[in-house]
Amino acid sequence: MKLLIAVVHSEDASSTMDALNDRGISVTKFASSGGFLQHKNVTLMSGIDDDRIEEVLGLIKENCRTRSEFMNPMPPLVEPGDFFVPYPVEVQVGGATVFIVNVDRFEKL
Ligand code: 2BA
Repeated sequence: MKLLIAVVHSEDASSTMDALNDRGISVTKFASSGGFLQHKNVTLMSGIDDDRIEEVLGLIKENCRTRSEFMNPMPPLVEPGDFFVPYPVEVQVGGATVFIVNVDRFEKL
């Protein structure tokens, strides 16, 4: 068994969870946020049999898309009389950031 941890965009979380549940795959959702943009995202956790990993990755790929988001850069220190125009910087986010780790033991007690 593997533990799959996927960071997905908030807007993609429901459809991804529905797709997994429709195929009998259990999933737990955590509210999270990205350290860089500080935007809310969702972390999904799912224990999966090894032979279903590719199927699950396919479902995540189908349901999570890449988006452009904007961040406002920190203003530099300016001298009196100087001015700073904070142009937002475009950043590509997603589809999903996925970690797959081995599970030594899985119990439901
Ligand atoms: P954030 O940390 O808010 O990052 C949002 C997007 O900003 C990233 O998209 C990436 O395109 C960019 N980015 C992140 N850190 C950067 C940096 N130091 N310099 C320049 N650009 C940077 P994604 O790579 O698709 O990541 C989306 C979210 O997935 C991240 O949100 C974070 O919550 C999570 N994530 C990504 N890589 C991770 C990792 N190695 N470990 C843990 N979480 C990760």
